Amino acid sequence: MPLMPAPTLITVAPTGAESQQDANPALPVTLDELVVAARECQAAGASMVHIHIRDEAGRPTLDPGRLRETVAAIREATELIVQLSTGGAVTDPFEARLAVLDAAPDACSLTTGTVNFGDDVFHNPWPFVVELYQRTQALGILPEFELFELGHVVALRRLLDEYGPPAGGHVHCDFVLGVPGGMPGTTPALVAGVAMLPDGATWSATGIGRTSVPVMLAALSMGGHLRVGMEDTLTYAPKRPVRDNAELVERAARLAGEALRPAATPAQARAVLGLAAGR
Ligand code: KMH
Ligand code: ZN
Repeated sequence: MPLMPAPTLITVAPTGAESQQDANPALPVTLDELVVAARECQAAGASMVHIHIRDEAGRPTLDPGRLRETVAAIREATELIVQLSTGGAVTDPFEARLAVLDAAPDACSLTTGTVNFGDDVFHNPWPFVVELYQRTQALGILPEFELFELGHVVALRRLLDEYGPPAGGHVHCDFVLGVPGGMPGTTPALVAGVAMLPDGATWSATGIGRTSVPVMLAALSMGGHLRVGMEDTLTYAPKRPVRDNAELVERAARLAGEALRPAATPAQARAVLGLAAGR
């Protein structure tokens, strides 16, 4: 019997916390814009959405009411797996980042260590990582481990050794390559990170800025999943701004298809991640 090719889980990260609409007007910052982007990205092949939200002035916020409203609106409009960022912006306090889980998403990002972040520092000290992880376990929320550094993979293994498996039992990671201060967006860096993962873990990868396409091709060739979106890159090609998030998902789905690993449906992605069908 021919082997069925494993589908590719495509996560879209439409907004992030670092860019503003003056850099690219297609960046979704209002709830309506986010919902439209999520719908278009699902149609283009995304199965999970990694969400940062903004306030009325377009600034990053972790306002609990807005987070709850956002989760409800995305669930109403799409079948996407809803993943909230607990990374927020580099200025967000730890308590507010922990409280993100109260909005009851399907999944959340969880960075396993501190990393230089351009001119800033993205702080994730060990006691905070442990507290966040234990809250995901208690609340039944799937953590997606964000790995910006090889040391973050070591910390992930320590977390699992000392505190046991995540809610649902499945370990899913996302390599974020090409952040100034983190691992470079290169194939050797990705190969080194993947080699250190615990057995049975699934993973996606994203390359920041101009490393987006090389990292995508490397991930596909290694059997990994993909994350794309305007959080990570605002240009489709040198000097060519991204049209919108769906354009980035369309390219990811096209390349995944060429790699004979077509984009997963949300239901297939839930099966990959060990999440219960629909909510
Ligand atoms: N905005 C960065 C400081 C995450 O979403 O968990 C952190 C970040 C990672 O984007
Ligand atoms: Zn993020």
